[in-house]
Amino acid sequence: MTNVFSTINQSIPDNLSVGIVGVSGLVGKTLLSLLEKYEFPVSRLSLFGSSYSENKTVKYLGRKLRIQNLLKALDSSLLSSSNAPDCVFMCANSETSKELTPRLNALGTMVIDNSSYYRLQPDIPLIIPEINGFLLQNEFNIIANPNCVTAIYLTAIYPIIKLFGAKKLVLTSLQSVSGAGQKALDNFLSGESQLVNNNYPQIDEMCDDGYTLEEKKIVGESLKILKSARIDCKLSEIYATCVRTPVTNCHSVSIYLETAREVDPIRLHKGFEEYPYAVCTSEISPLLNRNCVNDFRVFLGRVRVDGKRVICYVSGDNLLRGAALNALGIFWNYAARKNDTRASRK
Ligand code: 2RA
Repeated sequence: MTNVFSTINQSIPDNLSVGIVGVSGLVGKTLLSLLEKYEFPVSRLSLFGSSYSENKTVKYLGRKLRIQNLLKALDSSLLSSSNAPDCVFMCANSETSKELTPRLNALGTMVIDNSSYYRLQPDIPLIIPEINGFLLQNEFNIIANPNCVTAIYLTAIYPIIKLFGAKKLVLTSLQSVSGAGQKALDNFLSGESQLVNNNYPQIDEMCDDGYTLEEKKIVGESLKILKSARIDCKLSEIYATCVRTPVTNCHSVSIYLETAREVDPIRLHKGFEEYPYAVCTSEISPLLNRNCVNDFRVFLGRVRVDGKRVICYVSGDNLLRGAALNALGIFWNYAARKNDTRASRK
């Protein structure tokens, strides 16, 4: 099968069974459409949801697939080790993931978790395939997918950090409404949301120290991912401010970066030429939300370099690059490893 992740050179087996939990949500739907569009070689696809979507049907490659209630299927042993998928994409909230991921693991299913529940747990890899996908050479029961802002902005500025290190990062995110889920999006489109004509400078719960949970997630995840990457980084300070903006798709991030080493603009631009995941542009148009939708790449522009300082602006599709595509990149690494293991057994 053609590899949609052009720089992962390994092929993957075509006999893996796969499940999506939360297939009625925006990330679940995006994942399903990617599996379908690129005809991912899955031997069986199982769709799971809550009681709300139970028994609804979804079209996939010309067939109608029925959504099962995962909790019921587990409680009634309808789902057992004999028919549980090899790998499940968990596109549900933290509570659901906390409850159901260990139960799926117990059936032998590997879970790629899109919630925040496992991301900062020390033994669980938190992966952006383009940065630390090499960690997946080992076997894991759970692999965490980062927050959409983390995935988008780190993918974009990774060539800069790899070349020149990072000491301090100050981020302001401008996050679209689809990041808050289907209900929030419907509410916004119906004109009833307080987001109409407003930026809203709080995403997720406010904590006692004045930071929001979203901001803490981005800080903790960025440090974990960069620490696990094989680079000379030295990042010690990172501050985030997260703002919900009245647009439907794509997140943007305004970035102030202090590097460890002097930035050479020519090497910086060359670094991006050799990096297919981000486009470094001097134009405004590629940075606009509507122009990033459905693009696998992230876009970085308004780049200002001054000694050991870089100021820039990043945009990317939050459902795709920030969630579903990252999860599929993880799946590809996992599946390629299975292929290797089989080949070495022969
Ligand atoms: C948001 N980070 O945009 C979230 C999506 N998981 O609210």
